[in-house]
Amino acid sequence: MFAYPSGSLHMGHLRVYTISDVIARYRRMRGDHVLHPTGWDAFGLPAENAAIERGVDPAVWTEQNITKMKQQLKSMNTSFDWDAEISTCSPQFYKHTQRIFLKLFHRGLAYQAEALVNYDPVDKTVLANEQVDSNGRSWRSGALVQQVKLRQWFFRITEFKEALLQDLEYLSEGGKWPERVVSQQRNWLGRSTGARIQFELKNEAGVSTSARVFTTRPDTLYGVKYLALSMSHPLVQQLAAQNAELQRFLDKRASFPPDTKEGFELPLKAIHPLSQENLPVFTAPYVLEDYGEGAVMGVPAHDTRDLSFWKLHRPSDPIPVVVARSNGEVETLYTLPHDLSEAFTNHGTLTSACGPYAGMESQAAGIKIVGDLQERNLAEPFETWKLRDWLVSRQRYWGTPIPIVHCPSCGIVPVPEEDLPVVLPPLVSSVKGQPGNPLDKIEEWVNCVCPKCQKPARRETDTMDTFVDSSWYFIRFPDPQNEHELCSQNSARNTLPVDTYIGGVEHAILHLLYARFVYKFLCQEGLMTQERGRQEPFQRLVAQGMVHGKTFSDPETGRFLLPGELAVDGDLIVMKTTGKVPNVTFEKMSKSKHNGVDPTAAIEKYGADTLRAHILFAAPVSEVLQWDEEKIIGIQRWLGRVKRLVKDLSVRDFSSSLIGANDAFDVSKLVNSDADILLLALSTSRNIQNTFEKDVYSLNTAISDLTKLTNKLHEVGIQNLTPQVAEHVMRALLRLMAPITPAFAEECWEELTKKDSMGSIFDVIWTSDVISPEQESALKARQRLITCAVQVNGKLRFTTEIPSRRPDQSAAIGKEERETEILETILATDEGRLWLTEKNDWERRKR
Ligand code: ANZ
Ligand code: ZN
Repeated sequence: MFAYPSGSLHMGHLRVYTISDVIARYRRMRGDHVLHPTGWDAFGLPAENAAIERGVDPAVWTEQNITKMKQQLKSMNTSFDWDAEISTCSPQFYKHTQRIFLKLFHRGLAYQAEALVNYDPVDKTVLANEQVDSNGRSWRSGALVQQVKLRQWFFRITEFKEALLQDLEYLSEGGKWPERVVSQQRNWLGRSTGARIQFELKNEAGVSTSARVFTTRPDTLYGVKYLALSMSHPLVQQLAAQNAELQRFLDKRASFPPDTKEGFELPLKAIHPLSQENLPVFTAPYVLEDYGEGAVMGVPAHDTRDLSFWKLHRPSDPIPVVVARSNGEVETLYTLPHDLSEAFTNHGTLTSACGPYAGMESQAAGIKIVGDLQERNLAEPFETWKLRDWLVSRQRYWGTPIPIVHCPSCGIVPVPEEDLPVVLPPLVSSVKGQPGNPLDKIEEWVNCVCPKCQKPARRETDTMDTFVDSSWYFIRFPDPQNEHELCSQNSARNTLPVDTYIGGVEHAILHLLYARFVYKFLCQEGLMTQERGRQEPFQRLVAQGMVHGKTFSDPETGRFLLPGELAVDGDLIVMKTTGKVPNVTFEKMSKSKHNGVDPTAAIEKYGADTLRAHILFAAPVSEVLQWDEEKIIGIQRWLGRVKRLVKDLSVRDFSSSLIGANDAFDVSKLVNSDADILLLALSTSRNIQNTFEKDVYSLNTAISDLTKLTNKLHEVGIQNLTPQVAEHVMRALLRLMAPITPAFAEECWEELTKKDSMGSIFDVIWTSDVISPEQESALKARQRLITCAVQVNGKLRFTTEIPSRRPDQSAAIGKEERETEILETILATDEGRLWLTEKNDWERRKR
């Protein structure tokens, strides 16, 4: 995922781009053709705010930030394909964003409609949700924000809802996408199946009308105690015209807290379609106007919200229990609202309160009830979705202009393709800092001629949501200079869809959903290939966790402490004022908690490669990473050790002609530690390749595998190995490290290979195994690996291969030492770890 050019990298960037860079470098070393691009999500509010507050041109501000952040990205030792760099605010890019808009428009998938927006009456401007604080006030003027209806542009994403839902199955197969993200997308689409049920209503004069509700639980129909209509339901609006008290209630709508159970009883009665009972009818803010029918049938015993509502409005009116846990028997069929602490929301069996349906299983009963009502034209099976069309217009300057002209005689006229891009005019100083959308006031831009009738017309001054830019930018990377197309068919076929997409889990819903929608649309338009499974833009998604900062607070007051308020006292960090030890927690980095870490300062202090390795090692990719600089020392020690091994080796002198080729060693002439180390290097290499290719989420284990091999080399001692073997294993180690610590590995490589001038470590063809299969079996035979059956608590759990010692060796190694050796081999296997450490707390037993 590309970055927003805020001005400086944050730790999240360091994490995400380390992961992508490791994969890219590894793939290149394997000989794959890799495109590892990035760019800038460069439109958006902060640039505009900088313009308002400091009088800087948003374009200039953005450009400066990009320059700085690009430098920072380079200082991380990343290997991006800068030739493919894009910026969403450049006209060469947004010309194509506008083309996508027009394509949608011509298919009827971009349209204008009225919608509620946040309006700041003081600044006379529309606000994004992020600009409205929790008290409903404008972040800038402090004015109480109003909800007003304005004409807005929408994309008809709902047209694609079935495909968006169905293809989630493809993405979840084989773990292409994390299940968590798949289910968040599924919930957002929110398909619910149920029924629409019609209720007859009578007013005080006995005149009848009707209202429909949507329910997912028609089986609870006998439990209905009331109806509730949304506050903008047509019936409510009608009544309010003659009922001042009701109107006053409706006027309070903005001041209700989100989960309120307030309600207003309407002068209506609803007639229960089965029992003919008269039911009260309310209007209540908890009923959403744009979901289902904007009306609910209230079932206090089986719906949580309905129960709280009933407790507030009819505390002493008994409620029927209509669904029972198992066999339909319940203690009491009727209960008082307050005697029920919780609604029973599961399915079950219908109780004897349900007339002819008593005893039926609730799902079957629901179908039967709807069927029976359907015969009387009072119900029908129905499906609703939570997904709404995508509101894309913003009354803002710094965004992609919507390529539309409003003509007094022709109406809405699309700008012809050949006139694209509609370029954003420079922000003239006279409109800087003024309230409202600056584009409205730049007359020479707004006034234009109608492309159809050539008479005077006005440009659309709304710009597009930045999610539109990011919904397709990755399509541009394979062909970033193409003036006529988003991407040529050929480049698209060769490169798209994206193989691996990496980014923060905070984009699990909107960004990914919009990108999937636009991709599907472009496939439908024939711009992308149509093969099954390829109508998804991101074949594999890696969602990385957040980076949390070490946070110090005063244990008494809970106040967050500044770095300057802390002092080091021996091994402890204490509060300067009291000398007491502060509370230490890890929390989301923020200014108020004084726990932010500047990646570039850390790079300067520790070096980019150390940080890259540390960031991978400190936590599995999907989990929260607790950033603790005290722990970096572990990685520093490891790299120091590798460096020493390289030194030890490079001062030794031996013929280089033997080196590099596996077949240079004669297995029968090797010493035992040669064989051990070669086999360990082989298994390390296999593990790490598997991680790089298939199991990116456990990149942290790659680092521990590498340190194990390093430690083993150190333990055995380079001088105790056959020179060719030592050199061979060191080279293997450096190559495995290269994707993670590129500069470090390259430097060591140079030192090691200067005699035979092999060139860059990244240019050496990656042979997948450290030794050939023949060598492997010869070595194993030689080490006489024996199969060891492992019993845990008297049960055979698994088997593993362990080296048997040759007779001439067994004397050299004590019984206890041998025992430890065997236990360690077992513990190093996955099964061993599982059975002996995780399940049995091995350490404790050993003691
Ligand atoms: C009666 C009932 C009884 C319900 C019961 C649930 C449990 P999902 O699953 O999220 O789609 N509902 C329907 N329209 C609504 C609206 N406009 N605003 C607020 N709530 C609305 O939720 C469907 C359920 O949400 C529906 O099923 C309805 O309550 C409520 F034991 O009907 B149910
Ligand atoms: Zn016209």
